[in-house]
Amino acid sequence: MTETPLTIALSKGRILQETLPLLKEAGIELLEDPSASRKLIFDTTREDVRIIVIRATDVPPYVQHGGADLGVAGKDVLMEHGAEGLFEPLDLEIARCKLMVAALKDAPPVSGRVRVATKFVNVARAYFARQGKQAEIIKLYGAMELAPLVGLADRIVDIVDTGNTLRANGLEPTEIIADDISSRVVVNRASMKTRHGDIQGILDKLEQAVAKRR
Ligand code: PRT
Ligand code: MG
Repeated sequence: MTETPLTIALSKGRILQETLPLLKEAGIELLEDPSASRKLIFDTTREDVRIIVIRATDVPPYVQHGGADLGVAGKDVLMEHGAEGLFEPLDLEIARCKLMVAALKDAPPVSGRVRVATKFVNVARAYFARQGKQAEIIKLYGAMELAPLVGLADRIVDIVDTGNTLRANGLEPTEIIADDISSRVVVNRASMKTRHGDIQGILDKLEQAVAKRR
């Protein structure tokens, strides 16, 4: 009986671009270019390993519920998801960024309830609660920067890398929620037991590839 291949979940965009070279160093190469394909499942040079390409926010639930054995997700996405039922054994040190609160440049402090637009509703709710500030969280799926410009929100919670996107929209960071965001390997708890050898082998090689880049 052939076992189901070990399934690794990645997301299109920067995580795919930055993870593929690390996987290659770990001896796992895709047989076709996923960015030039509409397929969702890809075979690799290792017969027992396949890659699925899904939305970044879908990586934690896929791995948690066993749709994938391993995955790569931004720490921001893991914080928002809660990462229950997931092991997080390795920091790939890629796609680094910060999770920040931002506002219109020179915006006055908000008295009373602050309206916060974000796709990170759980992170934002917890952050403002820790600050002892009343917040109304408005869930958006993208273009958070627009919200303060049209009066939808007083603040946004978003990923910042260079700060160019904020600046281009007349915004500035006001608070740092997390300054150590990078992409992490997550592993399904059951898989970690049942396929420990295979998974640990991949983790060890990935760790070596990461260390070589420091
Ligand atoms: O795009 P999609 O909605 O499908 O999913 P996604 O945006 O979650 O995926 P993707 O590929 O854009 O990001 C994947 C992961 O990369 C995120 O979860 C972060 O952990 C990490 N990462 C690193 C970033 C950035 N840098 C980044 N700059 N994610 C997003 N951005 C965006 C940010 O949202 C903002 O719009 O880039 C803009 C800010 O960049 P600067 O350089 O202008 O500050
Ligand atoms: Mg994006």
